[in-house]
Amino acid sequence: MKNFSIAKSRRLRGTPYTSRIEKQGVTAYTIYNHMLLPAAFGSTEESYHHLKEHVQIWDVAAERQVEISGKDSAKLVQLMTCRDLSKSKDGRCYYCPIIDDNAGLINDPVVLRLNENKWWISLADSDVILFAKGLAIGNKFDVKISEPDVDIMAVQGPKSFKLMEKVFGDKIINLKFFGFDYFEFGGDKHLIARSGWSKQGGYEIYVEHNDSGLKLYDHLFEIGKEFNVKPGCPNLIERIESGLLSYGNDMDNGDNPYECNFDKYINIDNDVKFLGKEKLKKIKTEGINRKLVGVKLNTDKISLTGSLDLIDQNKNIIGELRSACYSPHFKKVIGIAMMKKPYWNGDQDVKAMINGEICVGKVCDLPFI
Ligand code: THG
Repeated sequence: MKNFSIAKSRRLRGTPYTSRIEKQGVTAYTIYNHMLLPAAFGSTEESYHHLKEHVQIWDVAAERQVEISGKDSAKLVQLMTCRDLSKSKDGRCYYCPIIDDNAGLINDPVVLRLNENKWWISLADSDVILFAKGLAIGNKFDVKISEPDVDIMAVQGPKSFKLMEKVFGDKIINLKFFGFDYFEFGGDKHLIARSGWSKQGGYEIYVEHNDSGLKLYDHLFEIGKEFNVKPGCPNLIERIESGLLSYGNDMDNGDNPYECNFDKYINIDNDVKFLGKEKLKKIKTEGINRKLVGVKLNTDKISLTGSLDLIDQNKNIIGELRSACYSPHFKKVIGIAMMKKPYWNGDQDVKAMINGEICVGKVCDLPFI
């Protein structure tokens, strides 16, 4: 496959860290929320092994925030998600499917409750700000909606805890998963959450002061030498093995949250008001016809740029492979697929045409590890 470079422009925004990562050897970008998101620093497999053993700093500024503040902010945030936020607390993050009136997924962000009247919605790749503004106008809500200058830097990997302790003190070790608090560096306070798009442990620093963010970025590399710190980015292999879903790849507006195994983030049994609730009740009663599951395929190479049909013995299409990679852990190709009913059960045989050959495999549960 031939590779092409990206033509940068004002429309494809860089981040405050772009100049740094380009010096450090970024080799591929993807576009996410109209912004550059690093996609590789050399070999994805080498980066995967490094992430599982050491610590990496990621420029994930493309995970943009939609800030919703004002008297009706809690109402608007709740209107957009099927997760019950009525008992949510300040200083906590919530993984929240955002759906439309037809229960189609619009995004799967992390929602941060800064306080009852101020929320950040930390987005996957879709223009939620326009949706939020439309809803606010239509409902005459008293809210302010903006995209603040917040540029997330993630610190991920098993040695992230030691590195962050060295910079911010032992208080940061006590931060619980999906909790956040404010920590000082170079005279500026940063919101830091224990979260991130890997299952290797770590933090996300929501940088609101760009200059101070760059100083912090450089400092982490300077004092992180003893932990073998390296630049990195969300890693395709690690995130598939861990079952972290990617909006636009694994699911999109044509899928509902039940099909994506989001059951634990759906509350239809109390009087919380959100868009698509009636449709969700109907889907729950009728049951779903497709479901996201894992697939293991007996081959050692795949380069997926779209989706790939999964077929049965009789060449009937029984599912759609949506993301895939070679897994060094399983020593075969693994992927995430939307399988039709009744083919989603573990041990179901599947076939696919990969690299010009028919290869066989099996359905399995998510996460893989
Ligand atoms: N961090 C922040 N913003 C983000 C992402 C992130 N925006 C885009 C994208 N990632 C949103 N998608 C996800 C998907 C999964 C998780 C977080 C964001 C995640 N899930 C955990 C899991 O599945 O095990 C925990 C979810 C829970 O149970 O609460 O972390 O990474 N800021």
